[in-house]
Amino acid sequence: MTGDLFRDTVEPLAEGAVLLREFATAEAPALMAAVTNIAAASPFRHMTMPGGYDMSVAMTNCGDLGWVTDRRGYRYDPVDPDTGRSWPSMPPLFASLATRAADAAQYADFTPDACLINRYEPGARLSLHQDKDERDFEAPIVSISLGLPATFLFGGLRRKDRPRRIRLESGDVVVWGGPSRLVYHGVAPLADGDDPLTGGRRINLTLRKAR
Ligand code: MD3
Ligand code: FE
Repeated sequence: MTGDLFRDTVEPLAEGAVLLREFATAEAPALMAAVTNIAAASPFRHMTMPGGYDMSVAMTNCGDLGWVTDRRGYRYDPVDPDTGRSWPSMPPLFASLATRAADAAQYADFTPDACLINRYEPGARLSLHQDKDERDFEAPIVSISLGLPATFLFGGLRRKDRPRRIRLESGDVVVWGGPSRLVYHGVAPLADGDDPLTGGRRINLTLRKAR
């Protein structure tokens, strides 16, 4: 007897960062159905970085604000620049899962107002970066992985800190806050694979408090 229901599923990664393995597995089909709905209104697109390169990861958003990049820079925008309309509203399931995951990681009352949805085809990658376009860094970021597994790169507070490699699988949820909120991180090029839920891709949801 351990008396600890989450003995095998709550995995501290670093100070302030917690991996909740399979936390969203039961909801994965509902999450994916919601992503398909969102993408019908605000389609996935390869955004352009300020330096002129198109990202290999395709993105869309839901919630009051969406993260966008173009030649002018990065920003949170209430309007989808591709449709000229508001982003689709955040499904209650996204917000409730994020609040529950944050709670499990000891961050009370997390209320996301933005959800960036990343879609990785095989070969797509995200180079090492910090997330610092949000207005305050007090709130954590909750990430939900669906579909093909990925190698997540988890660095330190300096770009030169050598990143650890962490395998993230469908249903895994990670909460990043406190001292881990501004660590450099990225995703290694996605390997090929079959995944019926996502059609051979990886989807990552990041729930954020952008303002
Ligand atoms: C650690 N997404 O959207 S999720 C991103 O898998 C992003 O698509 C990756 O990095 C993905 O910005 C990683 C895990 C994650 C998200 C945000 C973080 C880790 C983080 C913010 C601070 C520290
Ligand atoms: Fe990031």
